[in-house]
Amino acid sequence: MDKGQVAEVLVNIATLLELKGENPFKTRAYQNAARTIETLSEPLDKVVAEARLGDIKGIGEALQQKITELVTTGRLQYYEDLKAATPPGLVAMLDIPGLGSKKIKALHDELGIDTVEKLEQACKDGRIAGLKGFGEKTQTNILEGIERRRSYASRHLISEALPQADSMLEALRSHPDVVRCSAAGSLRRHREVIGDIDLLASSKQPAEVIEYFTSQPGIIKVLAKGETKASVLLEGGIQADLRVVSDAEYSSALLYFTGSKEHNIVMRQRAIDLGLRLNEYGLFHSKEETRDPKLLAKCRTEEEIFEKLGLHYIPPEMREDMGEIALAEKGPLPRLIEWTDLKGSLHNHSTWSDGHQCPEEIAKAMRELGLAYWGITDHSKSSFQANGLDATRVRQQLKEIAAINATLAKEGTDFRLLTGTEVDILKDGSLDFPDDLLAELDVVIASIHSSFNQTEAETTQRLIGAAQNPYVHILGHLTGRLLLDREPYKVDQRAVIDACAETGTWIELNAHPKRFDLDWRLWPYAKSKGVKCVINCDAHRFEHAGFLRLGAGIARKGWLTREDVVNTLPLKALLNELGRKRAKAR
Ligand code: DGT
Ligand code: CA
Ligand code: CA
Ligand code: ZN
Repeated sequence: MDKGQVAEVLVNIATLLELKGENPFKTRAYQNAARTIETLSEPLDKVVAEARLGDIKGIGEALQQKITELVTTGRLQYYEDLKAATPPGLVAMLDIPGLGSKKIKALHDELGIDTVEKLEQACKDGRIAGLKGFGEKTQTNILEGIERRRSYASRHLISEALPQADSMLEALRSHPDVVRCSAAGSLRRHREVIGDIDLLASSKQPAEVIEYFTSQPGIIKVLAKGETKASVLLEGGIQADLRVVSDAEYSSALLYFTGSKEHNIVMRQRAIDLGLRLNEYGLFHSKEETRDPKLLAKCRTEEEIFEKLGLHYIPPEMREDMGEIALAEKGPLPRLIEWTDLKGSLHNHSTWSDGHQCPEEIAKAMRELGLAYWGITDHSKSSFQANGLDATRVRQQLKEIAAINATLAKEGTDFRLLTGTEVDILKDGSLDFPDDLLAELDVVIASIHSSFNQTEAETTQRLIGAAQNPYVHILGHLTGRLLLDREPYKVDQRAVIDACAETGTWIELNAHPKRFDLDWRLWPYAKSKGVKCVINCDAHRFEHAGFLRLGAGIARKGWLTREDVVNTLPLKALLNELGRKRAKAR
């Protein structure tokens, strides 16, 4: 077992112990041990083999035994027993927001509730409100939480759907009977969350393509299968639909099935206004609904359809009926940002807080990816659960990064690490670090990580206050939402954007696929106010560098161009921009 797997078992043990009602010190010991193991700088099996676990702070004798058993045998009897003794329904309840181990234990002890279904019924019967420590409001919240869970369950993050769609498209492309194929639907529009994967192919032998598609690996179940379309359920629970059309129909089918539905309605009406008909089978010279090939306005590509409708090409990401059609009527659309325009990420973590690699390893990896810079912005001290840094450790980290950069310079490479912090915006709106410390750092991101339950006015004021600090460059993940997991906290986003415009503060587009925060729907407003965007990975591991690509897709949905995004700048120009707000304050 590797570090990550061992840490996961330890965290699970802590949770199970909490459900059992064990004392908090014992559960805390497991959580801390998990963190320690995960961020260990040497291989765990080596430490175990050399019997040096005891040298590690916070790993007592009982934990040493358990970790050794896990590493050497791959399982742990204590964990297996604990799992067997806990009703699985209790563990499932942990997923409901506002329900911690303590409350779940109380529900179990008092009402015998051991499944989510029983809990839902008890809420509906009004039996929860009367329990000590619960009340009407909690009961409503639990019920809403259960309902939200259910609606989340049928939706998926784009990061989960994309790789599956890519491998199916690759398979289709390799089939000799497939002429053209593409993703369509919300996936092609790069929505942050999608219902199902839509695929489109053109072929003279649709039945054979369908047969081939439904026999692909990774399919758990064929839900429907006809001559020209099929629906399958993929491992991981996402549904995929494939439609096969003739190549003559391909362009209009692609346009139609890419949507969105609202965009399609406006396009269809536009065709009617021009004396034409647009449907999934083609663009027709007709005043009535038709599929008659003789009336077809032959368009091989989507571009040609747009052109015949008097429109410039609209990229799929923009097809959301947000005014894009009116814009495409006036002239060519702005050239949207491409992910390859990005030169680095300014918000990232290292082992100094809750990241998984140290700055030196990160520098090496990001330089190899061909990036120009990478900000190390670990958490500040109030984020103790993320091992946040105090001022002393920040200054130690500054020295370490200066040394790494000196070595990079000596080696003759232009890549640089940027120093920084993701400083907590505290409950009262003050920042976790004083200005003089912030002034020493290349990049300062201010984020909210606590007190999510304040009023909209309070949270908005907290963020505006942070924007007004002359040393804060960027507001991080503005609403704190976790897609399909946690609702955003209440905040007047436009008021915060206005404050950023006034103070010259940038706003992050956090490219973590669970965040994509600020939401794409608000970027046109931010842009209209002159607020710049920074597409940040919020990386905690090497692999998260790939979020740049996803983030750029979301920025495209927000109509952003390269000029709107600060981290498309080369290093020197970026450093210049980073100095701007501070110079203004002086
Ligand atoms: P999803 O799957 O919920 O994330 O969203 P979409 O947009 O992928 O929707 P889906 O899978 O139901 O349908 C795929 C595309 O088909 C959609 O983007 C637009 C088109 N479409 C579906 N239903 C209608 C409709 O009733 N009218 C029009 N005009 N187009 C539709
Ligand atoms: Ca879809
Ligand atoms: Ca669909
Ligand atoms: Zn962060």
